[in-house]
Amino acid sequence: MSERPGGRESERGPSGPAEGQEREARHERYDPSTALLVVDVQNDFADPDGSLYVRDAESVIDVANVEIEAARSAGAMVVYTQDWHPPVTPHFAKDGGIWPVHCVHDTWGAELHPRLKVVHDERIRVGVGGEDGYSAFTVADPVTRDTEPTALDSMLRARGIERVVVLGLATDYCVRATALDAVALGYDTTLVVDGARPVELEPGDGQRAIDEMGAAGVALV
Ligand code: VGL
Ligand code: ZN
Repeated sequence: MSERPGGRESERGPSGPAEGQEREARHERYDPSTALLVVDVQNDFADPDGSLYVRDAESVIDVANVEIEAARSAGAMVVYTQDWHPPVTPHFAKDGGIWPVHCVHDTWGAELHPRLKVVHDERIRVGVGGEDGYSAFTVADPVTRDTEPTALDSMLRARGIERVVVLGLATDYCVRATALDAVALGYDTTLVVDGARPVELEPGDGQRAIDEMGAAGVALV
């Protein structure tokens, strides 16, 4: 444990040293060459009335808001991603895919959840042209499976970003794919485990995704 000047002890407040240490660790995650990627905290995933509601998404919003504040106060970049589909896409079960209709562009379900703190407005919308895939860094042609980069990587490089911190929805789809791509692209990548929740089409998918990210070199905090 680090030595701390006595005067700061009192600033830890009534919740005690553990809370103070957490706050310090959180603050150390962020600097101007770090980006916090807030993945798909949209009404269809995060609101109980959403069409693809992810259980316990409320706590993801709480964790996201604390991380957003820490990132912002350290001068880190904050990027909000949005799953952003046309009304007809092979991503949806009705059109041959596996998902209920969700996050159709410019609908309530595609909006960022109103309780999410939106600071500055860097947004990446994924799936705009009916492409498939889950990563915020790439989209896949639904027929050929060819992948193409989104604007995210060049947006981060333009800002000199070397580290990314990932949280959001859902652990086993967009969070997983985004974190794995970030590592592959050479970013020092951290997952805020408690800031993500899984869809779990199969029980255990969430933990498997976390293990896979860890094995790929994602730091789990
Ligand atoms: C997602 C399922 C379908 C996600 C997006 O954001 O994780 N999951 N589309
Ligand atoms: Zn989707």
